[in-house]
Amino acid sequence: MRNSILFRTLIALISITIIIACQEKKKIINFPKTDLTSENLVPLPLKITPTNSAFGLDKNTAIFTSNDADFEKVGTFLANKIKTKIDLDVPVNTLTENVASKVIYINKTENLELDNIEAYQMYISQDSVIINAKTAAGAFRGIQTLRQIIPEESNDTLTEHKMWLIPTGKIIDQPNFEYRGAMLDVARHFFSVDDVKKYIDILAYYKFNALHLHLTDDQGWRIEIKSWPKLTEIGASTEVGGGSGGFYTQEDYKDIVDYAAERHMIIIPEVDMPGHTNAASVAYPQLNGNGKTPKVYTGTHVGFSTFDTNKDIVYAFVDDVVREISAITPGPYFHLGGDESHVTKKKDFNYFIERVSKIVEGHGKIPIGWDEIAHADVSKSTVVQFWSNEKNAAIAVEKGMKLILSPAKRTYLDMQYDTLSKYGLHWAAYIPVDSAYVWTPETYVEGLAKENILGIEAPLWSETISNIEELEYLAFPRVIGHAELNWTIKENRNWDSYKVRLANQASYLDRMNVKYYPSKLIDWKKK
Ligand code: TNX
Repeated sequence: MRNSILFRTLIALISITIIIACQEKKKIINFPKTDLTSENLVPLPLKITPTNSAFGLDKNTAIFTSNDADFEKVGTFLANKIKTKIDLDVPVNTLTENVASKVIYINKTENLELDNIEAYQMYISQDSVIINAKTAAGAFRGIQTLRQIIPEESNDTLTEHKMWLIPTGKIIDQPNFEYRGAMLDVARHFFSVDDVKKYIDILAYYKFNALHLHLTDDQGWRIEIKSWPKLTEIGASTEVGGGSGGFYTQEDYKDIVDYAAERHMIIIPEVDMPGHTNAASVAYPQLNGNGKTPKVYTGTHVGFSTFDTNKDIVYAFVDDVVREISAITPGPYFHLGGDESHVTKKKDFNYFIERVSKIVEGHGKIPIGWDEIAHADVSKSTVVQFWSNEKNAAIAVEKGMKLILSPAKRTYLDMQYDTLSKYGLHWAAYIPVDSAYVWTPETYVEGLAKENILGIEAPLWSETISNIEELEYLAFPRVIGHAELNWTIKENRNWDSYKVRLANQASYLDRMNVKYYPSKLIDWKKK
């Protein structure tokens, strides 16, 4: 018995030696010099140490992950993206007949140099890529980095088969801010589930982790609420300019939520109240508080509508809406709006925000509101989204609340690039590509410490855009700059380096069929 175990161990050892020897033989390839630092990485990782050789991704490569369902999903996600990028099949956690000679490991481990929950470390050598992370979210951010350094073109001279050369080295990385968001206004114009998914997929590539959907406004109500069916029967039938609008059924919304979750992103639903509520009041006039008979609105003015903050029916309505949406939203936040309520009396406004924020908390969510809500007496855990009034931001911080930074002058994706821009507004500023990137969120609001900031969110209001091409024209490339402000520490950010790395995004954006604005400030690397 003992002898047979010894014998088998010996055979196993000999086979391993033979396999290693064969691999050694295969490995005598003179890889050209590569440099990990000069690659196309956006956002730039925390620390890169190049070792100037190459990992040859090829048909003998396999992905292995820790035995954990979420890590396995990350492995499969990577394999799918490799397939679409270079048409190479890489098996995940299954050994093929010809034992893999090169391996991409995606490991769950507590043993990391960094302690952020989204941190990862990546070691790229000639025969393996090792991605270590504590969480699947960290591993997911790591594979985005890997995707960015897989070249589109193979090298066909080193071996008889195709090989894609990935530069070797070590990367350690973690995010600068925990909340890395974009917002899409689907109320002024409606965008389909597929449009939203396309946006999510690209945002995930740049390590965003939150998409805020502005679901309701004067011009349309875009989410099915089963207990108040007229919201969508009547309130969803319009949009700016008189188009036919649209809405997400709860199944559609769940589909978006799931698609985001596969990319380790959360959806933040916003129901804007007590202003921006004309569409809801057209559907249910008993909610209205502006003293006029509500009529369908397809213009672009703001600030004329309000709920009646003194009626119990309004709070019963809000409770139903928050309950139904919260039940299908796994993320921790619910955005209650609160902006530009110009026809709500100040005291009524504060009372409304206080009562609604309690309703939100009662349904297990953390309230977020635009910066006007800083004046209300809400709990400290409420998050304030700074967009225009620095005094409001300061008040929020004094009260111990955290901020999401969306200064209109820098982050509003609906601002025009310049006077020639086809779409967009310019009430806050013209925002060329450099201006969206060259600013310091960490010190943007006087007296603000980094600990007070959850992160940056780039909102895209849709008064002037009605389809995905127009959305892409305004969002890209500026939102990629916001991705770097969110992920990369201040000390590592630099316009001259960024603009070269951004220029290198052209092939990804083209492959994704993104109609980005080809700003002349960037020397786009077109093929
Ligand atoms: C201000 S920002 C608004 C939106 C408009 C946007 C247009 C904010 C909280 N409110 O209602 O769509 O400007 O840029």
